Amino acid sequence: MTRISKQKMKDLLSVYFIMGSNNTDEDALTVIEAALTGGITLFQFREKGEYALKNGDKATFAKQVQALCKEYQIPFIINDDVDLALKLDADGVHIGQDDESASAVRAKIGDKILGVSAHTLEEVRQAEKDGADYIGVGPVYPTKTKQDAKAVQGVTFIQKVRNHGIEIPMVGIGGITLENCVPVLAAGADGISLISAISMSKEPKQTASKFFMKVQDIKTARP
Ligand code: 3NM
Repeated sequence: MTRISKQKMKDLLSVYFIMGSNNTDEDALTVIEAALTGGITLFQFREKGEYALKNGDKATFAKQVQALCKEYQIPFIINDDVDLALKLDADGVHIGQDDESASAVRAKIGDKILGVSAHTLEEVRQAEKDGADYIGVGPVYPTKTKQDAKAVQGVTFIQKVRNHGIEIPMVGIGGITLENCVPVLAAGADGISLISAISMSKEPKQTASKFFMKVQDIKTARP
């Protein structure tokens, strides 16, 4: 395996759907399959917070989700749990600033995809140095999904990263909906990352499809 190219990573970030079993009132696998059918471009397994599955139950559920992602040929990223990602041979890992250092995770996962949440230019530069394939930046808008989210920053930090000439693949996250996603891309993100806009949608397939079309339209119109 070799490291993913910047361009391929930017393509995958277009509609980056994140979900765990507690992000829906419906059957989680049904929702994830609907999102995959609708056109999400990358998936992150994030089993966190109240009512999250643990240990063996978490691993069993992760395997089921991974099988679905394989069926639809969408890379399967695991949030935080590097051991589980290695055990399941996931396609990648996403970590925050409170987790193990990005360089330590890179050493463990070889060429798998590595995503890092970053909130300052220093964190972005460090993540790049440590071998991150992409960064996640947020919360762009108010979110109810992550209890310990930092202060809302709008799209200004995304713009700041690009204004400093940093070209690392980047995705915005937090409170993103069909109505407010355009400024995130206009600010320089390569895609949008979201949970509830799809996981809580009454029509997750149609919603995923609308996100895909909207993001594609904007990205293909770029100079
Ligand atoms: N990380 P929703 S905000 C998982 O700011 C996550 O780093 C965030 O969920 C960050 O799309 C967030 O439902 C929650 O707002 C995103």
